[in-house]
Amino acid sequence: MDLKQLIIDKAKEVKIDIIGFTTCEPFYNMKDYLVIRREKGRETEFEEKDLNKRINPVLTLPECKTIIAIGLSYNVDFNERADYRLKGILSKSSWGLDYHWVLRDRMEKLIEEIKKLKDFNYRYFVDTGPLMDREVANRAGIGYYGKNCSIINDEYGSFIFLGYMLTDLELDIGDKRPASKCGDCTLCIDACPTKALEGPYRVNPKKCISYLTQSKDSIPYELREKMGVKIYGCDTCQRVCPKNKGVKKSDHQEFIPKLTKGYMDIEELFFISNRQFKDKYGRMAGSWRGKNILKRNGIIALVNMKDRENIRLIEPLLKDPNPMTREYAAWALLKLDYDYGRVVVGEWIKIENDEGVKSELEKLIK
Ligand code: B12
Ligand code: SF4
Ligand code: SF4
Repeated sequence: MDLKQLIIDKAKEVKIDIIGFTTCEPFYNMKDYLVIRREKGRETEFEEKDLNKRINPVLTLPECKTIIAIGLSYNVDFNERADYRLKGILSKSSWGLDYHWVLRDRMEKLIEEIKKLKDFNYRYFVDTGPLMDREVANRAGIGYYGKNCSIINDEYGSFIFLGYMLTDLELDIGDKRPASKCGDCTLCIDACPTKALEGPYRVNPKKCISYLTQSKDSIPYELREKMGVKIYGCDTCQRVCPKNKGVKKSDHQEFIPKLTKGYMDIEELFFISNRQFKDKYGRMAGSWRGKNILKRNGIIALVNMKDRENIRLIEPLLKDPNPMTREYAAWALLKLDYDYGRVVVGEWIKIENDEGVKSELEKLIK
């Protein structure tokens, strides 16, 4: 049997759902798009800065011949509801155990199996590598691009995580970029709460709720209101997608949200210490930006619930040691009850000693 088929068989044994192969040819097709994106300020801080490395695999592994791409479904069958009152929604990508660990574990297992067949050189990545994971996956035949930008696999849909391995293996690879099967559908574009999908296959990351929930930058006021009660990530453009209906479910137990049930208790986020947070939630993908970012998103969620009662939880945050929290708490008070908030925030300004926070608060009550 040829090596490629043996690798495909071994991938199944180590519980990799989807596997594909592509050459180490540079992704020249993306160069202009990446440059324009940078010029328009649409690049995020989560991406490789060197655009040549983004498109050229041999700059990362000079002896690279073949890229092995993988996909793992995280679309677990889970419908339990959390029982606390003030729930912030986690996207499915932050359910269960951090996917970076799960995919790396699967790839390490596959590497061990390949090594038994043939010694080889490799480097492997999940999410944080230099290339564009979706481009690699598409060219390797893992799935097609949906208009929501996600890679969609025929069998598993789009709730799949991607990873890849640069190798010096020489395998027989056919060119099989799958073409989009979206047809006339525009459900994702229509459903996107912030209109971040500015057209088919075009997401403006700076408007995407997933980005806003992770970014340390100040979130534009008009976008805060569109975030709803999402506390980390956003699944809207995938949940509405007909290609995710009737697909094969994930059987990776690691992605079952046993601890969170897919939500975070906002009240808990407000009093839990950094150490307690790390101990309890450190293995969840959505914890990577730390507690204060989720706490900020929790404040926004409490405003979007439009319940004045939530002032009880927000007002004490004006005294929070974190300046960002104080800023958002002031904004939230004013949103939930402008007249009351104006008095409380007006008093606080007199003793606020952070100049940045002070000027933000002054702007808010002007
Ligand atoms: C930065 C980043 C983000 C940013 C920016 C997203 C973006 N689309 O660029 C933010 C924070 C917004 C984000 C959000 C999400 N992300 Co993200 N993200 C990344 C990261 C680290 C880099 C992405 C990147 O390079 N973008 C570069 C630009 C060029 O991509 P783009 O503008 O989308 O353009 C692509 C397509 O539109 C396409 N394209 C462009 N023009 C055209 C034209 C035509 C005709 C066609 C067909 C295609 C096409 O080619 C581009 C290259 O992929 C990757 C991991 C990695 N290292 O690759 C994960 C990754 C893309 N994210 C992932 C996930 C799961 C998500 C979320 C679903 C998480 C969530 N639930 O909140 C959302 C989905 C949002 C969305 N609609 O895309 C997965 C995607 C899995 C999949 N099945 O596709 C990845 C691959 C991580 C992983 N390893 O699993 N993400
Ligand atoms: S993840 Fe949410 S905000 Fe981002 S493009 Fe999809 S629907 Fe829009
Ligand atoms: S919702 Fe429709 S247009 Fe969007 S990705 Fe799914 S099939 Fe394509």
